[in-house]
Amino acid sequence: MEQGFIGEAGRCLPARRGTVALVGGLALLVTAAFVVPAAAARKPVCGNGIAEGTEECDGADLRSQTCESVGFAGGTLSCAQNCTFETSNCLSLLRYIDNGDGTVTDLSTGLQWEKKDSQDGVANNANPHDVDNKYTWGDLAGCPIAGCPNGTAFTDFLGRLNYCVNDGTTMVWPGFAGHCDWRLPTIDELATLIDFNSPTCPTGACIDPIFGPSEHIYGSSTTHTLAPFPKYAWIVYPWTGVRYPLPKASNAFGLRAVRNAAP
Ligand SMILES: [Ca+2]
Ligand SMILES: [Ca+2]
Repeated sequence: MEQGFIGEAGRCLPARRGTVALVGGLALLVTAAFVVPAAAARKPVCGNGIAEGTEECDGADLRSQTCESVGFAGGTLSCAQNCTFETSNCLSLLRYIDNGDGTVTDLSTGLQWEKKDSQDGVANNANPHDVDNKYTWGDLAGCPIAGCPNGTAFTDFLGRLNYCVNDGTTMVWPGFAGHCDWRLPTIDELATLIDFNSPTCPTGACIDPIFGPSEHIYGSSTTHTLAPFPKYAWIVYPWTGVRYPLPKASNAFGLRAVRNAAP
């Protein structure tokens, strides 16, 4: 016969398998499987609904923690069967900050991006943020060297964003969002904007909606180095993440400006 203990009125008494005890007037069949030594009773028991010891949680007992308190942006925290936090229903870690000035900062890369707007299928170059605008990259007539950056991406788009006037003492025209160093992203920087398998990307890949609407393709500052070098620049398709070379002279470059955010 194995030795066991029956808890009764706060005391532990010796018991044997098959012992019938009367507790509160009810007859209970108690086996050694249900009785543990008093010392072992202090160890956490995963599954008893009480978060104890090293358990992060147990059942509905989450120790008052939430998705936010364990580092996520929001969502519903739950407890896995092994008494650790289940965070699959928590929202992604906070990565982007909307600066409220038409820009978004990506904390993972330290880059500050232009938001786009005015998605109505009609281009309006007077508004460089209009998502429907298309630009040429370069390699146009007048280029002193093949593939030079003399397209409207530089002369119009970046020219407007970086329109800064300093009268010698004061910045009287501060540039877009107060900065004069907007540029086109490299193809690798551009690729960091493409999310895959995010809940915000029902078609498989996208740019987070915090950046405003997105166009079919986005151009980069990176020249394609294969033939007919240097007449092509890399673009990326935001709905697939696929990169592709596009002739710089094409009036087809969607653009999203970027700058290095202050540390
Ligand atoms: Ca427990
Ligand atoms: Ca538009």
